[in-house]
Amino acid sequence: MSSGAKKALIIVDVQNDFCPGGSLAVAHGDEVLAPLNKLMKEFLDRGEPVFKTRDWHLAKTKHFADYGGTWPVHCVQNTAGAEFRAGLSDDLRVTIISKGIDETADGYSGFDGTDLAQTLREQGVKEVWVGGLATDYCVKHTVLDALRQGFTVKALADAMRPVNVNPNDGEQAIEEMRNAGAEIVGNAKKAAGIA
Ligand code: VGL
Ligand code: ZN
Repeated sequence: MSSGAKKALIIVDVQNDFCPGGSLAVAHGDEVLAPLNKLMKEFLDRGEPVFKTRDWHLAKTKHFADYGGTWPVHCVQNTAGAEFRAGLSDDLRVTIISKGIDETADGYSGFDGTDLAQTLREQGVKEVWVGGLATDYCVKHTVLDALRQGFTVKALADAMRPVNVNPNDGEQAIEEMRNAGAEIVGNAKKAAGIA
């Protein structure tokens, strides 16, 4: 059922490095483009705000395996890998949120070290719809932070895909988001990478 609460769409990290061919490619990552473009148009047509987050790392960060972290180098500021995936709408009404800039933290969440929560509140937003890459990292952390910040959250299962470092990570992430109070809408198996 559709509530009257003011909504925003948050599109998480749909960047080249997380799509097929990228340095931290998410299987089927580019399948999120079509549903997200459709939603983006619907939100903007209704005058509702849309945000795109981008992972925006320094070349040297403890997020990367080379400096003690977990991940291959990805989404370094101003490199091709950090650009939004071609085909994702670049409508100028969308607000870009850069995150993951702190070289001592992973910065998975779109709320971590950004003004996203404040901006949403200033705009009177009560409910956020969240999709993008990847289900088990930046989408999950963004959803959990949105709930902690008091927003109602719909997690857009058709519009997210997992990294699945361990094969069950996507499934567990869906469970965590659901248990924390997010409504999972759409195909949760796709969001978990098991369909
Ligand atoms: C992400 C791993 C490392 C994500 C970002 O966007 O989900 N995952 N950095
Ligand atoms: Zn990252």
